[in-house]
Amino acid sequence: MEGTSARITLGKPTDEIVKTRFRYTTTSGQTVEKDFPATEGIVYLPNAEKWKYYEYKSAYCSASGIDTVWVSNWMRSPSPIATNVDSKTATVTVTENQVRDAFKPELILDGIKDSGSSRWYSSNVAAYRGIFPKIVLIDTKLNGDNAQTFNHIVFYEDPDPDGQTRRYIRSVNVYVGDTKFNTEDANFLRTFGDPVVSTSLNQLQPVQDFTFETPKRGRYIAIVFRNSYNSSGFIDLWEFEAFGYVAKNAN
Ligand SMILES: [Ca+2]
Repeated sequence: MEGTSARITLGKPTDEIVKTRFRYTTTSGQTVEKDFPATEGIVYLPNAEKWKYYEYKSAYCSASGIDTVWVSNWMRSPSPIATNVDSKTATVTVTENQVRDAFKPELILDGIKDSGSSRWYSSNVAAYRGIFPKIVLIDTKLNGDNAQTFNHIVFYEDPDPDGQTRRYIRSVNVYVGDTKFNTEDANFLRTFGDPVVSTSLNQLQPVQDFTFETPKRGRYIAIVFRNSYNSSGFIDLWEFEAFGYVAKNAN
């Protein structure tokens, strides 16, 4: 979701597709249909109800180029409409001694992606700054069936076009689970289970997103920073988003 609209990224259409029609449930419980021309990119479904599947089908132009023919069957979306972690209820903590001044870890969930005063920045103290892993823990406070099933995350680093040398995040593992992850655990590779994402970020890109191969339900999200592009070991994260749905509310 983005605001009150579901945000859908369309892949490149084939030449024959002329329109795509979406059918979805609104927050007031209506089923509505909305057509979009066949273009690659992002479309929005206004007032879509969160955590529901939507359906779609395409229209093709006939060989004569005169008639538009809709396929008869609706396709169901690969997953329900997902929402970001609720920052009003979630808490964020980090490995001890890894907060620089007022750059507290909860600032990665405040929705502000482009302000230098709204980011988490790790320690600048010589005794601590080179320590890895640095582990950020998000506790959504939602248990069991009420917990979100997460399928997509987004990292926001320094947005300055010339900021690549200040984008420090390098190798990172992300974990989702119902058991609290210990932010002091240097043995995370053995104790945290299988990561939902294990990757390296690119310094040239201020915004990087990752879709999980397998969505995973859980109360907790751990972001494990394993090293840094910075020789002093700094990590600096301006915003983080984790999208998921509550599976019991889907259908
Ligand atoms: Ca922020």
